Amino acid sequence: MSEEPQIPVDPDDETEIPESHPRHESLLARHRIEAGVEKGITSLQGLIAQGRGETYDYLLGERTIESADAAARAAAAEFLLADHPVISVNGNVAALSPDAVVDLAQATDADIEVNLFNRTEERMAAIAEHLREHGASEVKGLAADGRIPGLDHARATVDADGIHAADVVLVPLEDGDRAAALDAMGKTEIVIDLNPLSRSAQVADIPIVDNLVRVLPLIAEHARDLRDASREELETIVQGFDREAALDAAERVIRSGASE
Ligand code: PTJ
Repeated sequence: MSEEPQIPVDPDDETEIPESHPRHESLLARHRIEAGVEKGITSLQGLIAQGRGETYDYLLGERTIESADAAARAAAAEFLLADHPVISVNGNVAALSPDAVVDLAQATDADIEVNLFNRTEERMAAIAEHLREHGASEVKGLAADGRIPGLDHARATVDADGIHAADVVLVPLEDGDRAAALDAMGKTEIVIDLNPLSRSAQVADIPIVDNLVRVLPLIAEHARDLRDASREELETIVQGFDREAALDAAERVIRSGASE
């Protein structure tokens, strides 16, 4: 018999996925992505990205591994040290975790900017509106008066006073090109990607190998925990984070199922 879950009849009713289902969280995420496509927020390619992510998440045991927690803490420290941190949001992130994006922005005083690979004015507006419905006071990305050099697709289009001017950028779920281009601009880049071998994770200053659904709230939690820390303490946390070791640890877990 197939284990394939029943697709909920009403896309706005998440309760149709029984909480007792062993893969409840994963089914909820699929449902949100599906609803995101229906609302014009998520691109069709976003469905493929979700499937790729699920595969790695399954191999990681659908949990936050220790090295990802350390990366999330280092990311929180970077946010608190930054003059101008920005959280970049695409169609998958907006569909999966709009509340967590808004909460993290509040916890770290960061800007939120929509930045899309498959950019259309309709999707930009729909995502900005969706984030506002979830409590965002300001959403950047619509001015589109800046460019990331060295990129020849829509993701190069940014706000001059947003990603272009940022010193720290969080990119949850990415394709590798922009990650490298932001790196070349000298920005500190925090990447959330379930695949430790992806180019985005490989070029990030802080790669967080975890599901964005789990780790966005965790970064906010660390940020609140570190709110009163001195610059020196924050810098010590950042310097103590070893990106190579974190990527290796994630790869080991994926290859062997080891606990780390
Ligand atoms: O909304 P747009 O137009 O900007 O579209 C963006 C897409 C989804 C098309 C773009 O980001 C894309 O093509 O992504 P890729 O190249 O498929 O890469 C997605 C990466 O994100 C893969 O390495 C996945 O493992 C990872 N991933 C997918 N879901 C999650 C994730 N990482 C963390 N959390 C997730 N929930």
